[in-house]
Amino acid sequence: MNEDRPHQPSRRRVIGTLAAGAAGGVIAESQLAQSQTPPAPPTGPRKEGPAHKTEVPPGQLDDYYVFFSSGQTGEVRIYGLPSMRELMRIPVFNRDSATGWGLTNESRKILQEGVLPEYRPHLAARGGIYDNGDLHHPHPSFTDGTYDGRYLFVNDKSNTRVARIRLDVMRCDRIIQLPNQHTVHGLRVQKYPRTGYVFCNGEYRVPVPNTGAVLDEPKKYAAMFTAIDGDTMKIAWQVMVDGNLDNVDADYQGKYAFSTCYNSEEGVALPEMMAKDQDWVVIFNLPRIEEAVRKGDYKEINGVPVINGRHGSPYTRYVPVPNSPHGMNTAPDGIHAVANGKLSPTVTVFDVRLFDDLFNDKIKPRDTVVAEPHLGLGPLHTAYDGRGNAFTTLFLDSQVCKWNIDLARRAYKGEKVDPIIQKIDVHYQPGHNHSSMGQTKDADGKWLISLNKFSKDRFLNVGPLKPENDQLIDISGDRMVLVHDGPSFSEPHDATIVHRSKINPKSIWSRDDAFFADAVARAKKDGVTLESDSKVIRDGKKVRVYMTSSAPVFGLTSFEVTEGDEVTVHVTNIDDVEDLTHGFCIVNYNVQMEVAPQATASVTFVADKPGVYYYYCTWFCHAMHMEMQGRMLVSPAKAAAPK
Ligand code: CUK
Ligand code: CUA
Repeated sequence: MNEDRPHQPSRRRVIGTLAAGAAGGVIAESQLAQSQTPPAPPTGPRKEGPAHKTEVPPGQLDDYYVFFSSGQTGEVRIYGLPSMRELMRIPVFNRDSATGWGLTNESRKILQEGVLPEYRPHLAARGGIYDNGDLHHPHPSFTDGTYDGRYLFVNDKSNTRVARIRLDVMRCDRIIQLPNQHTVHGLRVQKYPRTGYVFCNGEYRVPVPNTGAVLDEPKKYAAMFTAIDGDTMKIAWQVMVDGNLDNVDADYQGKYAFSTCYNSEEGVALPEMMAKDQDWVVIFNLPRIEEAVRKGDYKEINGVPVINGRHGSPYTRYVPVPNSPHGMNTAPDGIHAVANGKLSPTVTVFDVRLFDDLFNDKIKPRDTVVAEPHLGLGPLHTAYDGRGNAFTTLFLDSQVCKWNIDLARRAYKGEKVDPIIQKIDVHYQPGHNHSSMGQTKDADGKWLISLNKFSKDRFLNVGPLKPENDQLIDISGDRMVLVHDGPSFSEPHDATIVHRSKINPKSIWSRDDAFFADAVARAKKDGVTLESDSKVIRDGKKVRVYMTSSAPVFGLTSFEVTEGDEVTVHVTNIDDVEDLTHGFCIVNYNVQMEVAPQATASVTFVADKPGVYYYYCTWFCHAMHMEMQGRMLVSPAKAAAPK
């Protein structure tokens, strides 16, 4: 079973020997030689899995998009699979120097609107924008059980936000901050009939509302489960629950969502949270909740219908599972859902077809459990191949365990069968894993990515802060084969692998795109046609500068403003050529933005320092790109005129 394991300890011993030798001040030649011998491949001989399967030759394209989260970096990263090349980054909850995300008017509006009114005063000094985000879970929208290529939804654990990314232009178009809850951790979407709902788990328990009236009385705190309408990005409803919510998933019938929950003890310190040896999975009955909203069986708090889903409510059921479960993963068969044990070496398998009986009180909560295989230490997340097999990350064992759902069900009934098919070492401490199309009914069982939290010795040493290690595993055969190590900067928690046929982005912006509709409206008011005019409109102390960009020239080679003016520069890229992006940067003025083909971007700043300031194009666009520049002339204000 564990035939893959011995490689790792032997390699550790080599490193241990070297360290001991160095400490003694003597390194024997044999030890040096040993250090230069490449370690044995951790998954055994190459013949099992030809490395060329991951190679995408020059000029050829990958088969899949992978949407990686980036944790505390706050952005989304797009990779190609199987090459594992990083293709693009989508800034969301972060500031981005290249695109001007967080600086341009277009992005600032989205970021500012994504802050609840009650938090706006606290951010006033920073222009009403959060500077950080903690993005864990990127999940594309569904229609009829599979990806439809419309949107990608992502959470921000740190500032309790959810963002939507348009997949046609790969840009964030909406952010909302959720009231009445503290963090958004688990995020998944409705799979059927469509998205529909975006389900968001509030992790920490706080007073609701959190106004200071209740402080150190944890028994009065609550966590919230929220459903956002993915089309409008408005909150549909919230359900108040017992315990802390961790991860969530939904079924393939559009009837149920289910969340793992830790800290049923409702403590506020670690020993309290781990006191009991059981926590639970909360099941949400979506039709009943919708009915409650229609009938008015809710309390409105901060403008949101809040339904009581605590123990005894008709809207939820609490199924006891071993202590502190983490990942919640629905299988592509539409039948099974797995809660991952974390502190327990088991995963708990539910048959979602039994949930109707559970809500009609025909069976007990634990009767919905159909298997609970013992897999190894620290099971966190599970992925599927669509052929009845599951792949569970074992954080403490640094392994991925492949097991069979049907065998696990039979073993649970007492049959003498072992559901475990294979364990493979990963490097090291895996969190999420994800299989190709594995969260849809189109799971194709080709690839698995293990997102490992530690890389330690797998890459050149880059100092005390190490990259994560996203490892690619070929799961197309009977046995898993590790084929690629991929370093990544902090810190992908989750990734979604989408077949390229599901996504069809534009290469050039449409001039009527809503993303720059405000700029178009401003221009119209000023009698300016963005696509052809380059001019300066003065409106008291406000100056609106409009210019085109067309390789290698800006529409204005200079413009003049006065010290103290509030200046808004609009740049419209009139080049109608794929990949011909321009940038606009003003030297020493903290201004930089990207303007892709046929886009308009704008930025507003105060011209508070007189002098000559060059602006230049930052995106290499033409042989004369260096010459693509102009001057902003800032004349001193009258008060500062010479005496
Ligand atoms: S969580 Cu990080 S490893 Cu936020 Cu999905 Cu499990
Ligand atoms: Cu335009 Cu470089």
